[in-house]
Amino acid sequence: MTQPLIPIDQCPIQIEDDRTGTNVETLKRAFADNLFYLQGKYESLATQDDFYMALAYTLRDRLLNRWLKTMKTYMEKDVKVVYYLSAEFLMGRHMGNSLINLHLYDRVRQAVEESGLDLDEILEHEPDPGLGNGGLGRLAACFLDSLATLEIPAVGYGIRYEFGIFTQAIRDGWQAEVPDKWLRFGNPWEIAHPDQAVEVKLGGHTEMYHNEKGEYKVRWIPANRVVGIPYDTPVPGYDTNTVNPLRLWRAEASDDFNFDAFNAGNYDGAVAEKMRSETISKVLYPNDNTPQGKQLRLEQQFFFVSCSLQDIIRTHLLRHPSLHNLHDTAAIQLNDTHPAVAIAEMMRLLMDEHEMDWNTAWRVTQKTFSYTNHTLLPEALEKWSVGLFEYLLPRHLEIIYEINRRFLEDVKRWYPGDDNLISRLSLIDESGEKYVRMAHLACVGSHAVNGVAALHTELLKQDTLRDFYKLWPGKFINKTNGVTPRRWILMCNPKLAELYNSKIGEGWLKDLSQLKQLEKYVDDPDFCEQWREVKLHNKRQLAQYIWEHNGIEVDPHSMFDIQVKRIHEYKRQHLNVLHIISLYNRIKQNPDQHIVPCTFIFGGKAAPGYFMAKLIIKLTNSVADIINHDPDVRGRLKVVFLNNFNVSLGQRIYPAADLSEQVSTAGKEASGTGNMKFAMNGAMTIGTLDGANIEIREEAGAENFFLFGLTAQEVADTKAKGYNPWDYYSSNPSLKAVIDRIADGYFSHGDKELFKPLLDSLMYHDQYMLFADYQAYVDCQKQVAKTYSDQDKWTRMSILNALRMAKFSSDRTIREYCNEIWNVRSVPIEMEEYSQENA
Ligand code: T68
Repeated sequence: MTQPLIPIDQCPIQIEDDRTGTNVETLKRAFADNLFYLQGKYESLATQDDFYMALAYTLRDRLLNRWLKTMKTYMEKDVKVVYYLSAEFLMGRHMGNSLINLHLYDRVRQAVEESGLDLDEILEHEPDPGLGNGGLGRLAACFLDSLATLEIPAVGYGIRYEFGIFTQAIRDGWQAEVPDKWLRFGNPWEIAHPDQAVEVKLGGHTEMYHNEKGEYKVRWIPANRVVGIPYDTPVPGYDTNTVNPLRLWRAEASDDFNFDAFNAGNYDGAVAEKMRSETISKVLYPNDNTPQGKQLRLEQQFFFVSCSLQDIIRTHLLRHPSLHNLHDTAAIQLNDTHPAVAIAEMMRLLMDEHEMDWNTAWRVTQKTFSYTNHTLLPEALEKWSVGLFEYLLPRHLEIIYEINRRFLEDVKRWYPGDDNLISRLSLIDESGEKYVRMAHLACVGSHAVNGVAALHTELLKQDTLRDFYKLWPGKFINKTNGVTPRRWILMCNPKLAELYNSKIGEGWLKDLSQLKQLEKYVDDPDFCEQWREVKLHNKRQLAQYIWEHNGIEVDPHSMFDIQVKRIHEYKRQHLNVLHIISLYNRIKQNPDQHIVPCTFIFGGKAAPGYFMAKLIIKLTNSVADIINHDPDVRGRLKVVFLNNFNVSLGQRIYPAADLSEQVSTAGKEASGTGNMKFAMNGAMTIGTLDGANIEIREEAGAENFFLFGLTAQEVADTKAKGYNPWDYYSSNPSLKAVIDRIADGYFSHGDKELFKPLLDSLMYHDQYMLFADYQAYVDCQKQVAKTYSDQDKWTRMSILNALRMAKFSSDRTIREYCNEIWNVRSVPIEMEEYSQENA
């Protein structure tokens, strides 16, 4: 007689087993077991990859019961869920994060050591999943960490790119791009669910028909179909049972489609079409803050949006008879305009596939969606040519036209006779070739629109989206960005975390404002000494990394002045370089003059097609080459460009910084998040009044921040008056000497042409106004050097910076989104006794 199978969720595991147990013996056994059964290796033949994979599976197993319980709870309680739609999730490595969030670090370290291995080596073996470009993608990852930690039901939806952001190599000082084969050895963190695949239509045409009720309906007859396969990665909260999914879609050819073509005798065509479909999720577009108007990019956007919305609707219909109350179970956040086509796709799904009338569908859509803007750069606002839209998404274009018609009717009633207003607000740019303005679509279709720092939101209201602000002032709301203190303090700076824990316990990890209690130690010499030791330790480790990777010896006692972020003219890495050259010039004039020893560290990728950004990398490396080898410098200045800046390199860099460079042209950097990571780890900031710098300065205290440069208003005024860089050049001998040295070919073996495009831009039309801020920056750097010479003062400032950064925990940001935009509450996950004991 066979026993009926008891569903696993009705048969709680009573004792620890090899897949749930967390005592050291069980962990060791599970690790060995996975090595044997999943990797198929004896220990003696196993590689570091095998050990990494075996340990990853060991941890994934320990996430699974919490994960399934989380999903089950959400279903049973029919909770409202946040769906975070983002074309990018820059998650960083999973293993260290799982160890931390599951409180397993010490036990796993012991288990691994007792197995004769080194945990740090295994951790280093994980590829860094680079499914994002920079700040926007990393913000999405920090948000998922905070959502799970705050026990908020949430799903991240995006694309499972087969190739993430390229690996950056430096050859002869230039950036070279190497494909990122992050899935080469398999991905132990994800679980595919082909049973939940969905179909996505593309191309073709639309037609009218009568439904059974005799109503006119529209049907989309696509030219092509693609299948989306979901891959789920667990996102564990810190110190909670919540494990939310990150669901990424991979594109696969539809069997139906191939079958038809095959039957029609067109085998080659079917194969070619299959390959074409599957390129949709092949590669991440490597542009940051510049859209790429390529058909494939629009296909990517629509693909993941359509998959995700169908999935959301399916989930809703499991528990509700209709979609009229979708906004009660779903809050969908658009991370920039990349998923903004979701507004039209939701309307199509509700009306064409679920028989809803326009007005109801529109009400549900607006109540469900909200939109985050991440940029003010006009060239970065996404628009798609109407022709391409019609070709790929004919039904969506019709819907967008209808949204626009109704919207502009309203505007005409509210502001009769203002034709300029109509053309400014229209979802269609008709000034030349016609374009769909994605930010306008997102704005009209959402109930909330937010910027990512106070200044940014103000500028959105006054400038970029001012006409929309005039229509709906209540829609606009600020949500200053934040970063997760789990990865960006505890994980990357364990010595600092230890120091905090020794004084106030671990509560600060879930409530960063507790660090304020430590301010009483700011004058305690022992505490200050420990603070300096932590920093020195981190600097030594980075120095070691630099030695191993760049062959440059740097002095851990020199000031580490660091700028790491995407390379972009508006971020002004070249302003930093001009300052370095000015210091060099001073040394060349008088080699014996006193100068505070300083190591300038750069890192960041340039978009492969962004020539000027690549030239800035070349300039930095060329300057480094000369300065690092000039005997007159006597090692007092070092310049290092660290290649392939990514999340894991960031984890080494932020904790080792003395000075954080945040020098964008005011009004250009929406927020910045690296600025927060540096400050949390005790770096001082030298920065402009831009993005979140303003709020960092407010929190740290103006006396603990090195401020320089024009304000956003002054930038705008200077531009309006006519900015003439030549005036600055000709009247400032220091600036002139710096520029002339580059122009003379001093850093390019006499080649006067190499950097000419960059210099021409700076001298004749620079929209980022480097010269206008040059002297203020150099003066401010003098102030920095002077302060750094007084180590007691510097330590005090560093401590106060780190302790006052509570506002920039992404937990605070997410709480605000939950309360003010999403209207969602936390849902704690109850686990059976045994796992509580092990926690
Ligand atoms: C960044 N944006 C902002 N964009 O520049 C930064 N763009 O100020 C802000 O802190 C951060 O977003 C988070 O809010 C980006 O990172 C992109 O990466 C991007 C990618 C594709 C297309 C356009």
